[in-house]
Amino acid sequence: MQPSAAERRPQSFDRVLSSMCTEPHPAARRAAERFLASNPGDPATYETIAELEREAVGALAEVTGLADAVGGDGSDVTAHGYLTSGGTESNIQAVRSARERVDAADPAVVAPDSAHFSFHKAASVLDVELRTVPTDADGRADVDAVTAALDADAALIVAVAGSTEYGRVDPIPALADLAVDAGVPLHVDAAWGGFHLPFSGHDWGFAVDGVETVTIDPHKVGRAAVPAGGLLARDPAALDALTVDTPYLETASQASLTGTRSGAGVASAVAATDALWPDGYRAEYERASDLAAWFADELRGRGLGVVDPELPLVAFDLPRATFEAVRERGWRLSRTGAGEARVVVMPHVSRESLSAFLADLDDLR
Ligand code: 0PR
Repeated sequence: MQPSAAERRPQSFDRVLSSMCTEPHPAARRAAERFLASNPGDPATYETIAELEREAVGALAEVTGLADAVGGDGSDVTAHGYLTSGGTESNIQAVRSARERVDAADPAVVAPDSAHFSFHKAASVLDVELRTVPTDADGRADVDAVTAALDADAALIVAVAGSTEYGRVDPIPALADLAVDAGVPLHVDAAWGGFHLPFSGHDWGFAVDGVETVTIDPHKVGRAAVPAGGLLARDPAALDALTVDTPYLETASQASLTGTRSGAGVASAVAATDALWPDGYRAEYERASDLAAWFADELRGRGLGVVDPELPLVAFDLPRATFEAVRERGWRLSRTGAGEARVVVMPHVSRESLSAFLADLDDLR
């Protein structure tokens, strides 16, 4: 008989190589447990978690450059964002906000084909057209192709800052110039990349004029508990467009897509960012980047084709039979649409675990 759910243990992260989930920071874990029953969706009742959400938005505003862009010190930026259930909700809401604000008969979203599948969900639930355009040979948005896809129905341009399959960062300044010229808002999906990018030298967040909304997930590289996503907007009007009246609550309106939300996610996001922003995240960016570079070299040394990592995510050629065999040995590995194996160098992925993986590869080849 199975032990009860309360006695069961989650599986270890030792062999998890392709997931964007990771061990929460210890302080995030403690904070999550305390706020398991608090609902940030009812801020007039649960005032403590409401205050923590303001702090979480302030922290994300710093990470994404919004605090500087709106001249805030992190305390007055609440109107510019909220904590979502993850990248999917943030992306849906960014599309919804754009749809509400555009004057077009058949609103369309223009996105590179590297955009996460959550944009397909957004298009489907919101009944907007999703125009995906090809990426260049390196897997980044092709600015000319995006330009060609714009017309009077264009409601939103999407850029990816850390793509799910290859960790690629789109040319955001060029896309932002294009967006400003065309009068179309630009949304940056940094769900995974957002906690690496402040240290990578890329231009990606609100420091780039024309970037209107950003997705950034504390529950990925941010090391909060699941679920904790983030949606931020340069202009509070982007969030106002999302509000519905909440007549019987003591607050007048709600911008979130979900009603009851995770207090654990919010509290743990504050605890994680308090503990790690900026030095801890910088150290993790450097550790993970060095490890990704080392791993890519090791793979190349074994004659395997490797996609040069831009952020700490390594995609590489692996024969199908070997892929199946390493999965048989317990390695949790997934593949890109084109068939490469991908390793996301998350905080729980170590030199030891990658060495053990390589030893298994050697044994199987
Ligand atoms: N945007 C980007 C760039 C993403 O990579 C993801 C998730 C999302 C949006 C959606 O975020 P949520 O899943 O928080 O809604 N990318 C991961 C992926 O598709 C999600 C994931 C995470 C999958 C952990 C598996 C896993 O074990 O790979």
